[in-house]
Order: sequence, then structure tokens, then C-alpha cells
Amino acid sequence: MAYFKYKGIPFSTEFFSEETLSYVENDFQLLDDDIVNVTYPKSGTHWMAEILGLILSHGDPSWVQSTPLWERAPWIELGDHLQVALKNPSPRILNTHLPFQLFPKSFLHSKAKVVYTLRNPRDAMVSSYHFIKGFKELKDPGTVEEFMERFLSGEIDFGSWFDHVKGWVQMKERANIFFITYEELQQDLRGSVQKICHFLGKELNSQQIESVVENASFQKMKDNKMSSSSTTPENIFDHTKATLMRKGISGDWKNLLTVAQSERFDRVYWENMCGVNNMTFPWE
Ligand code: PPS
Repeated sequence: MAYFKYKGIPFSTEFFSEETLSYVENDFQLLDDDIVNVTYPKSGTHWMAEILGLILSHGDPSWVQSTPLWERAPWIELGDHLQVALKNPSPRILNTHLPFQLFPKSFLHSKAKVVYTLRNPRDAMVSSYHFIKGFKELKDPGTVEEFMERFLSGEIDFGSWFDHVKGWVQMKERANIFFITYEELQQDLRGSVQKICHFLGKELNSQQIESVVENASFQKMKDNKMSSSSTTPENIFDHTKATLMRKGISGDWKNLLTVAQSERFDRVYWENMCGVNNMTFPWE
């Protein structure tokens, strides 16, 4: 599997192209009523896309149960998805894993709203480690040790987790960016949905909120063929080797990393994250 670098960030040639990345960065126009779901990979992208889709539908699950997630919320950095995004009616939900420096420049003078979801990087890494095995054309993740070193050095699609988070956190004073964690969603999904509604300026009654919470549960999403990776074509993804809706828990890294690996992860984490914009995260 080959990689190329776009402005220093690695991307798999199988899925990404310099042309699309350049278009998205420089020419893609965000609209004022766009909602952009931004994450580092494996941090809760599908979960948040489902929540946003349900909120826009006032808790009615018909849309999320009848339309594939990538069509409801296309990833703008993928060429085919970008074409869907350009055609989708407003208000659009857009997904992206792009670091801030590659995000559409049009954001700086738009009112588009960004929801940035972070997850414990140890869990994001473990989730990736398992998921990558399903992609037929992607490089095998190798041993846990090897994959962890790639993750920690940022030699992986979308680059370093640390740089991604630090780049986006710099924007935290902007009124049109909302930060939330996967762990908060897990601890209090109802309260999180209420906060997201408030940020989006969407007023849902308690019954509608309840329906969002119910339909965004791990089990409901796993059962919803439109939201799980089962819509990814067989020629790209071997569904017998991996699944998107794998465990849906926090702390699974403890089942994979040895004590020594976890200590190495911690060292690199703190070298990179000490005092980041005075923010603390649930896993710290
Ligand atoms: S991707 O491929 O980068 O877009 O993946 P992403 O959607 O960001 O992350 C996939 C992980 O999110 C978990 N997930 C959920 N957890 C809890 N509840 C719900 N509803 C939910 N939906 C998705 C999914 O199981 C992946 O995590 P792991 O740890 O692999 O199970």
C-alpha cells in the first residue's frame, strides 16, 4: 500500500488524491448552515454523524435508517464523497478527518458549525489497529508495537493525533466550534445530545431527544445497516476480518497494550500534550 504526503501529512494513494485535497482546502465553499463533523480517525465519527442526522430529523429515525451514512454525511476529502457533498441539499452534514491546516479555507469567513469529537488516543489507535485489517488494499498494521510506533510518530493517514488535536484546539475560542469527547458521549449521551442541540440552535422536545439517544445507541447503530460499515463494498473491505461497530467501549487499549507499551505511550503523550491550551481530557 502506497502513501503520498500532502503538505507533510501522509495519505493512502488508494483513497486520497492531491487534487481532491487541494480542492477541498482552497476551493470548497462551506455554507453558513453546514454542520461539519470533524474527528481524528476512529474517534466517534459515525456515532456523531448519526447523532447529527437524528437531530436534524427531530429524532425521527427514518432518514438514518434509509440512507447510507456516507450519503447523509459524506467525507469531503474522498473524491466520490465530495461529489455527493456538492450535490446534497442544505443544511448539509459533512464529515472530515482533516487536520485544521488542510480544512477548507472558506471556514475562516463562514458561519458553518464544526463539532470536533476527540477520543482517548489509545482507544483510537486500538480501534484503527483492528479496523485496518479489513481493508484489502491497506498495509497490514503489523505487530501492536509496530503499529503503535507509526501512530505515535504520525506516519499514518491524517498524520499525528497530537498535531490534529493541537491544531483544532487552537480554534477553541471561535463561537462556531464545539468540542466534545467520545467518553462524554458514553457517560451521558442524553446530556451530550442536549449540548449539541444547544450549539446547533436546534430545539428538540424531550421525546425527540429520547429518540435521538435511543437510535444512536451502539446496538441500534450496529443493527442499522445504513450506519455500520456493511455498506462498504466487498472489493474494498473484507467484512469477515474487521467491523466498524467493533466493541464501542472505552479502555479497550488495556486489553492490547503491554505495561511497557502503555508507559511508552504515556511518555510520548505527555511530551506532546503537556498544558495544551489549558484543556484537560477525561482520559488524563
Ligand atoms: S472512522 O472509520 O474513522 O470513521 O471510525 P469512527 O466512526 O470514528 O470510530 C469507530 C469507533 O466508534 C465506535 N462507535 C461507537 N461507540 C459507542 N456507541 C456508538 N453508538 C458507536 N458508534 C461507533 C466503533 O465501535 C469504533 O470503536 P471500536 O473501539 O473499534 O469499537
